[in-house]
Amino acid sequence: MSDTAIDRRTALGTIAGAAALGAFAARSAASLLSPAELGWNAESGEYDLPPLPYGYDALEPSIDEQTMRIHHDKHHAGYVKGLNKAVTELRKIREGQGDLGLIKHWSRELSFHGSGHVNHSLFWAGMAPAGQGGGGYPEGELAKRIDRDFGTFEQFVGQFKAAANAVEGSGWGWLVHDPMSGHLHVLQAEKHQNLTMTGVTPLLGVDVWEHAYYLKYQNRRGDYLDAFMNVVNWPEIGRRYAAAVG
Ligand code: MN3
Repeated sequence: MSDTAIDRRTALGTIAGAAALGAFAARSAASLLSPAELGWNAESGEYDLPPLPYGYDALEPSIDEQTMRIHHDKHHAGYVKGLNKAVTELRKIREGQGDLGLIKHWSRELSFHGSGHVNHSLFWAGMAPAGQGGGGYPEGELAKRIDRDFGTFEQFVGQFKAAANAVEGSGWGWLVHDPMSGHLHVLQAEKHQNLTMTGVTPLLGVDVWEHAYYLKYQNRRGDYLDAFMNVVNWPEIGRRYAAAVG
């Protein structure tokens, strides 16, 4: 990434101005992803769908090409569209052209679609082809912190997969950094934005909506989670950890 801190703060201002995205701190997402990865288009004043950082088939066999195509081109695209729509409708209401009674509706839409967009952006960049950055083990400071806070890497993986597997309905499993204690935690999210913890920095997220795995794994979410661990981009997660504590 060649983006400067100022670029990231600019992206932060954009997102913060559009209201907080879910329960994660807006600052966190902007410090973890570049403006290009966040998809903000300053010229159009809307979010664009950023391309995947690798080919649709790059995560085979862990995650199949068809799932990646539909997931990115249809589902993630839908969240970007919904985010832009919510921002537009809230602006209309502020300017007196909309229905004040729909503030609650559009605010919820902003939270859901905005969180969906950020979550997927973090998700794509948090994976890499197996053996080309994907899989293996964390290194450096992140590895030490995982050992300190979870006991061992294996114990972390056990908690992470169990939490993700137990998400009720559609949602996410997350490894997050809590800036208050300096500790790592594992959280669940329902939908894109519920059950998260305000102010924590998302480091590693796994999408457990059925659209993320059903074509290949059907109801076997646990098998999908096992396969996901083969494509976790630990160098990228380590970079996010360094940004979170730095
Ligand atoms: Mn998804």
